[in-house]
Order: sequence, then C-alpha cells, then structure tokens
Amino acid sequence: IESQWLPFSEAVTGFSQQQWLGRPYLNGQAVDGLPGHSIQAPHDHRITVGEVQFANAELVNQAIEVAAEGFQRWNETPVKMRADALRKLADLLEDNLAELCAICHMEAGKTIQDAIDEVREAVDFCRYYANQAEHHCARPISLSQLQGGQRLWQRQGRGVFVCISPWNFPLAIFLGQVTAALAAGNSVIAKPAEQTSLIASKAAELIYAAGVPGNAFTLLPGDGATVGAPLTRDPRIAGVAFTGSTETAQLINRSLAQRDSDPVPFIAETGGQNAMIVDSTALPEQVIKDAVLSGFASAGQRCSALRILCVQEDIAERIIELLKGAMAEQVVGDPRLHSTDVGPVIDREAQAGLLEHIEKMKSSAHLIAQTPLPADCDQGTFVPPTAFEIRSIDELGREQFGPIIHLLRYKASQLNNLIDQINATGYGLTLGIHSRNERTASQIEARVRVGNCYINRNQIGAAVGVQPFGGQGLSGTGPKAGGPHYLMRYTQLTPVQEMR
Ligand code: TXE
Repeated sequence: IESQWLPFSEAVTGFSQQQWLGRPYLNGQAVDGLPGHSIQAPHDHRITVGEVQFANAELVNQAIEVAAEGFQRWNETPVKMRADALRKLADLLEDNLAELCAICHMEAGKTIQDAIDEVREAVDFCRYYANQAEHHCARPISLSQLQGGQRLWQRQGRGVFVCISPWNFPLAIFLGQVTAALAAGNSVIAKPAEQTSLIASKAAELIYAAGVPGNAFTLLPGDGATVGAPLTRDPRIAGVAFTGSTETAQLINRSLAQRDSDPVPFIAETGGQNAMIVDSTALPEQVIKDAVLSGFASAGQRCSALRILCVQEDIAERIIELLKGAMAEQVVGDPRLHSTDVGPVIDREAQAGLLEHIEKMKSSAHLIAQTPLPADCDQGTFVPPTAFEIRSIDELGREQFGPIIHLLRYKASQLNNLIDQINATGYGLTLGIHSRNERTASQIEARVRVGNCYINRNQIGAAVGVQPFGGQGLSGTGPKAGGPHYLMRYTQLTPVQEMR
C-alpha cells in the first residue's frame, strides 16, 4: 500500500503548494475583472489557497438569458451524446485526481482519504446519471392506448435548472446535481457554496473540456443573497436542486411559491438530527467503531453523521468506557497527513458556533470525553471531538454540524417512546440500529421516519447506484440521490408523436 500511496500523496502535496483562481464561467469562458477575495486554508489560516471572484446581479441576469438560449439545443442533442460527455467528464476527473484532492484539502480541509472518496463519488455520479439518462430518456414510451392510436411520450429536460450546492461535499454534491440536470437535457446554472468556489471552478473547466456546450452550463460563484436568491426568484427558471440547511431550503421554497409563473420542481436535501439506537444485544466494539466513524469522520460535517447515540442502560457503562478509549486514539490535525482522523471544520463561523454549543452543554450535560487538540491546531478552525451524556433529546435544539456526539441512555421499556422522540425532532435523514435481535431491529425500522436506515453498520451517506440517499420531513424532499428515481425529477414527459 505504501508504494502505491507515496507517489500519489507526493503528487497531492505538490499541487497543494499551488494557488487557484475561482470565477464565474459564462458561455464556456471565465469571466474576469470582478472584485476578488482571498481564500485561506481551514487547517492553517496563514496559507492562502487562492482568490475567488463572485458574480454580481448583472451576471445573474445574463446567465439566465444564456442558459435559456442554450436549453433547446442541448435538450435536442441525442441522449447518447449527452451521456458520452458525462462519461468523458468522469474520465477527466480521474485524470485530475491528485489536483482535485489537493483543492479539497486546501479549500475544504478534507483528509486525503475523504478527498479521494469525494472525487470517486463525483465520478460515480457522472457515469450513473449518464447510464440512467440512456435508459430513461433515449426512447419514446407508450403510456396510454387510445382508440385507434398509440400516444408516445419522451422524458426530456425542463429548461433552465438551478443547482445550489454546499461546501461539505464540494465536488460530489455539486456534480451530483449538475450531471443529473445535464443528463436529463436541462441547461444548468450552478451556484456553489461561498467557501468552495475553487473546486467548482476547476470542475467547470472539466465540464466544458468534456464537451458540454458553453450555453448549457454556467457557473456563478457568489453568496446566497446576491446570487442564490435572485436565481430562485426568477420566473424563467424551470427547477431548483438544493443541498444545504433546512432554513435556506424553506427560504427557497417560499421564493419559488411567490414567483408569478409556473410551479417548478424543488429538490431539497437538508440537515439531520441523526440517532443510533443500540440495544443490549449489540456488539459494543462494533458499535464504537461505527459511532466514532459516523460521528467524527469529515469532522462531523456530513448530513448523515451520528449526533445522538441512544444506548440501552444495561450496556451504557461499557459503551462509555469504549467511547472514551476510542476518542483518546483520535488524531486531530493537518488533513494532509495520512495519520489524521479529524481535520478542521469549514470556517470560523462554524467553529465559533460549535465551540459555543460545547460550552453551553458543559454547564447542562455531563462531559464524557474530549479529544485534546495538538498545539499546532491554533492557526486553523479546529473543534475537538467531544461526547456528552444528555438526559433528553429536547436539550439539543438545532443540528450541530461538527464532531460532537450526544449519548442518551434508555430503558428497554422506553424504546417506543425513544423512537417517538426521534421522530418528533421533525428531521428524518439517517438512523443507525445496533442489535443482534432481528425482531427489535425490524420493529425500530418500521416505526422510525427516516430516509436511510443502517443496521449493524456505519451510518454513511450515499453509495451511488447501491445505496440511494435522501431524507424526509425537515431533512428534504427526496427523491434519493444516486438512485433510479432521482433523474425523473429533472425531466418532464413530453408528447413526441402519435403512431397509428
Ligand atoms: O448553509 P446554507 P451553510 C447545514 C448545517 C450547517 C448549516 C449552515 O447544519 O451548519 O446548514 O451551513 C446557498 N437563496 N448544512 O450556511 O446557507 C449558499 O450560498 C439561495 C447541511 O453553509 O444553507 C450555499 O451555496 N441560496 C448540509 C447553499 O445555499 C442560498 C450541508 C448552502 O448554504 C441562500 C451544508 C438563499 N437565500 C450545511 N442562502 C447537508 N445537508 O449536507 C444561502 N444559499
């Protein structure tokens, strides 16, 4: 492994010395001359990673015009050609793996392994949606047999699709939305998160290099209020895909409803208040392995991540003892080092919010363990992995998007009440179950309202084509990304001809 790993790791380190430029891309060209601001590495703010120029209101308007113009031609391009462009994009992502991993490191604070997984997931999305489009969109289908004739319909693009993505999977979620929308025949305006415009700009170059026409794809880096909000208010857009906070999803939902034009699809994937239920038949070592990975990997900044570890009281002491041991072993630090388990959180605002939550919990809950931060972490936005014991889920409030686990003991007789409390958070993204009692596991699964349930394994997010991912309630609208129904929301059934 070392002999394969070292050259790759050296290539990533080589790229990490570089600086990148993030800018809008319109009509296949980078737009220059906008005011820029510099981007610092989350693990060490003394390192400048590059400069980003944000789009302004005038560019938003131009982008919608360009995308509206590009739609028809791209929608009429044979599905095989659209799919081939996305497969070519997958190849280009693989060719650029080391540089993409370096940007993920430097801009988003990802560890090497997280960065590799991120690029691989993006590659999978490209190939999966290319295949799905060929399967669902390439041929007319018959839906009804009317007297004397057969009406044919075809799945086609809807128009200008707006894709708004977050910083926690700055390539995988960004490309997951964009490639689904493009595969279906839409022209796309993508607005990446403010914090991760550098990787989005690199992806834009690869999208054009793969053969997607300049007016079928536009990139508009910028903030939510200046770029995101006007895009979602515009009557010329035909749909919005969004991943981010529940609050922003609610804002977008309202602005879509207030437009004086057709209703359009809104695909939202938001946060979670994810629990794991561990009964007394569970294997404690396995529980801890999965809980630590799910709670602390990516510094807890995954929407699927474990937040509430519910443990049946009979084995709570054993779980707490093992959790303390595992947390003492966690290595927090520079995400470029192979030995690092937990890197920084995305920015100062996120860090401040999480540290404030930790301080507040220290006065009201019992601190189980906290992994100490090494001295050289003081230049970055690090948050120590922390575990508290709480008495009730009500103590928690909103989702804490960082490396914090809250342990809650329950009695066997309270299991149904516990599930009701989990459902009552209103979120419904992931639930982990650790039990060797199949009946208990399936009873919990049937009663809990979540998008994805994980039994006796790590609570991870999407595995494209294998484990489609998405939530319900405050966690999103579905359909599940990386699954067979996702592409459909980006399409409309259009009558194409009538056969006699
Ligand atoms: O999210 P925002 P933020 C959760 C997590 C985190 C919290 C805040 O709890 O702590 O959200 O993160 C764009 N109209 N998740 O502030 O603001 C914004 O520019 C249109 C969970 O980063 O929702 C960015 O591109 N767009 C999560 C995107 O929305 C707007 C991933 C997400 O930003 C907008 C990220 C507006 N009015 C955060 N305002 C997950 N589900 O994985 C902002 N945006």
